[in-house]
Parts: sequence; C-alpha cells; structure tokens
Amino acid sequence: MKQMQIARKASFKWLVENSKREQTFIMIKPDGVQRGLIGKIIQRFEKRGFKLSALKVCQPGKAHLEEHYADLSKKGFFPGLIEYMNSGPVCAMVWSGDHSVTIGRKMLGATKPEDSAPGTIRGDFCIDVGRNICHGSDSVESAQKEIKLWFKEGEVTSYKHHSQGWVYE
Ligand code: RTP
Ligand code: MG
Repeated sequence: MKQMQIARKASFKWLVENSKREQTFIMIKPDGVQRGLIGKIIQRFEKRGFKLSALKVCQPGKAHLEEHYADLSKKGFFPGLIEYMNSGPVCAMVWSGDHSVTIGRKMLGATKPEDSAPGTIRGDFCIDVGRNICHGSDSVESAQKEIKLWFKEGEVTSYKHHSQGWVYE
C-alpha cells in the first residue's frame, strides 16, 4: 500500500515537472538586432529562470508582420510600424515558464519608453516608441496565436531544463 502511494506521488511529481508550462512569444525587433542587443535580452530571460524553447532570426515579410499586428491595423502608426518591423531581421523566440506572459511583459517595460521603468529592457535600451526594441505577447491566448504564426510544428522544443528543481518548488 505504502509503495503504491509512493509510486503515485512520484508519477504525479513527474507529471507536474514535465507538463507544459506557460509559454510566451518574445521578439527582438530590427533595432534590437542591429544594435547588438540579442545576447543581453536573452541573458535577462535566462537569468530570470525561463527556458528557451525556440529561437530563430528571420525576416518574414510585410504580409506576415501585418498578420502579427492585425489588431493594430486601424491605428495611424500601423504603416510606420510595419515598415519598421520589416526593415531588417528580427529574433523570434518562445520562452517557457510559469507566468511567462505577465513576467515577460514586465521585463519588457511599458510600450512608451518614457513610461518604461529603468531596469526593464525598454527602460534601459530605448527612447522612442517607434524603436522600442522588443515585442512580448500580451495574454496567454495571443501567445498561443503568435507562436503558431511564427513557428512551424516541431520547431518549438520540449525538454526538461536541468535547473528546473532550483527554479520551481
Ligand atoms: P508589442 O506588441 O510590440 O509588444 O508592443 P505593446 O504590446 O507594448 O504595444 P502595442 O499597443 O501592441 O503596439 C505595438 C507596437 O506599435 C508601436 N507603437 N507605436 N507611434 C505610436 O504611438 C505607437 N504606439 C505603438 C510600438 O512599437 C509598439 O510596441
Ligand atoms: Mg502588443
């Protein structure tokens, strides 16, 4: 009986450890890539304890970027935003971890750099809203949509990070 309980507890622990944690889509925009900030931004997510599940540098073109920012298509700044996003390669990433959407947005900082707190990515690296370095999903639902748009099936890896037990209770 006791052995069964131990086995059940162990398999529950395995399930919790290996179940898919929340994922967010983080993208370093063309200015971040050109200014050599990829490494610094990745380091912040690694240091926080998130797991890098996918990464690629790409320039997918206008139509793809218009789809990514479809919610903003009626905004006056939309054409300028698409031109900016299409002006060079971006670094697209999937980061996994509990609360990765909310924490990711906090790490990025407010949209307008004048409102971004120092210590955030935008608060440390930029001045202009039209060159604000990075994108982060604003909800779990948008994260799922964006990950599907930017990565093909099989491009997002699934593995147990070796420091999982030191990041999660
Ligand atoms: P993102 O989607 O890039 O992570 O940015 P966000 O959620 O913080 O802000 P959002 O409202 O989704 O805006 C998307 C991007 O559009 C540009 N923007 N320009 N000129 C303007 O007033 C203006 N407002 C927004 C920014 O690059 C913003 O990140
Ligand atoms: Mg947004």
